[in-house]
Amino acid sequence: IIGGTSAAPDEYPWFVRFTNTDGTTQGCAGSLVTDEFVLTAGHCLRGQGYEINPVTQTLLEVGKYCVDASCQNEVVTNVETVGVSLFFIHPDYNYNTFEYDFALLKLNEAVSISPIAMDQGQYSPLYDTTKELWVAGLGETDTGGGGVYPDKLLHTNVLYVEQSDCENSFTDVANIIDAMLCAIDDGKDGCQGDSGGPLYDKENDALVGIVSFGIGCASPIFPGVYSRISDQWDWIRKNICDNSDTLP
Ligand code: 4AZ
Repeated sequence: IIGGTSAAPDEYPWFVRFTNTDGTTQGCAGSLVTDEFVLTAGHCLRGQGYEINPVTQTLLEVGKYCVDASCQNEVVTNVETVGVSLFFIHPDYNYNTFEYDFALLKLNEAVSISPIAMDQGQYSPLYDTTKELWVAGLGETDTGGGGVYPDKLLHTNVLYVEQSDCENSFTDVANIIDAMLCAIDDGKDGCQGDSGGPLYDKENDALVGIVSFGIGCASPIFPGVYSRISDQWDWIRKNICDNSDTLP
């Protein structure tokens, strides 16, 4: 996160960090959306020249806040570390264009942490260019790409960008489709390592986006691009409903 501040220790209990099985970071994040599903970006699992099988390679730390000894005394929520039993990458996900950058991970056991609600479209009509959304993560804090990472969860508030304005910003660079959402503010953005993590509507306590891509970080020209959850609500709902053990 560029231009961020520390989140409160109990503010994002549903924030998920991806680790390798040895506990080192996998450089991605997600959000707990039911007691046994995590929503993340497709590109956390597959991209140009890489493919991760989360069933064998990934452990999820649900409720992760502190990644360094310096903040251990601040931790007020539990972290539950769980493996993945199944995963679903959006069938239209394209790693060259970042279109449909969605994936769902099924946990190998249900957790007792409360999930975050998703925007099923009910909040989207309220988006305007004064709408503050929060991007949270453990990714880089330096636009120079110097590999500087925080010791605890950071977040920053960014403003919703009208779709046509975002399309114009990315002319000749990227195709901004309806399944994407853009947000920007001076000196504030997600960055490398924040991928898959939340774009959060605090006012409505709902998840509205997934950190997807950008051109650099905190560029004054290019907004941060997020997967728009409401646009693919049917895909998300169907995959969760068809594969849940715990939902009715
Ligand atoms: C990344 O590399 C990344 N400015 C994520 C988000 C943004 C840039 C890069 C948004 O994971």
